[in-house]
Amino acid sequence: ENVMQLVIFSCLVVFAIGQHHHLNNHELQQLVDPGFQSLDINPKDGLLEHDELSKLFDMRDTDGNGNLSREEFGAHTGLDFLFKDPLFDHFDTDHDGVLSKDEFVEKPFAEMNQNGDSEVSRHEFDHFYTQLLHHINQHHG
Ligand SMILES: [Ca+2]
Ligand SMILES: [Ca+2]
Ligand SMILES: [Ca+2]
Repeated sequence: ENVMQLVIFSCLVVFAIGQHHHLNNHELQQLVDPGFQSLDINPKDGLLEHDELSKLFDMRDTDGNGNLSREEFGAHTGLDFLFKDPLFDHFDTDHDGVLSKDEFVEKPFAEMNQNGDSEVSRHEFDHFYTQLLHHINQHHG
């Protein structure tokens, strides 16, 4: 049923962007929710561990060279596929066209993990991604 939700909401987003309607915070929240669910897998405890983000990176790095190319990043995006180019550009802080582990895991994790403990809470994750997608949405088109 999550997949169905995803499809429905993705259509909504395409429509919204097509209409030059800026997504409101509730709509952004609907995008962020499945994102968290897909990351919080081992352990599935309502918290995002550093290891979970790190494993996501390794999974996306299909040629195992330690960097994510735009293609590798784009091939595995889920709900964020609508924003894959702006997200990629956002994370590629040194603009070398690939995402290092530092850019995709270390920096975002540290940025999300506002209280500095060993995991990212749902609230911290939501706050980070809602802000980020809001920012991207404002600058889209
Ligand atoms: Ca977890
Ligand atoms: Ca790679
Ligand atoms: Ca880079």
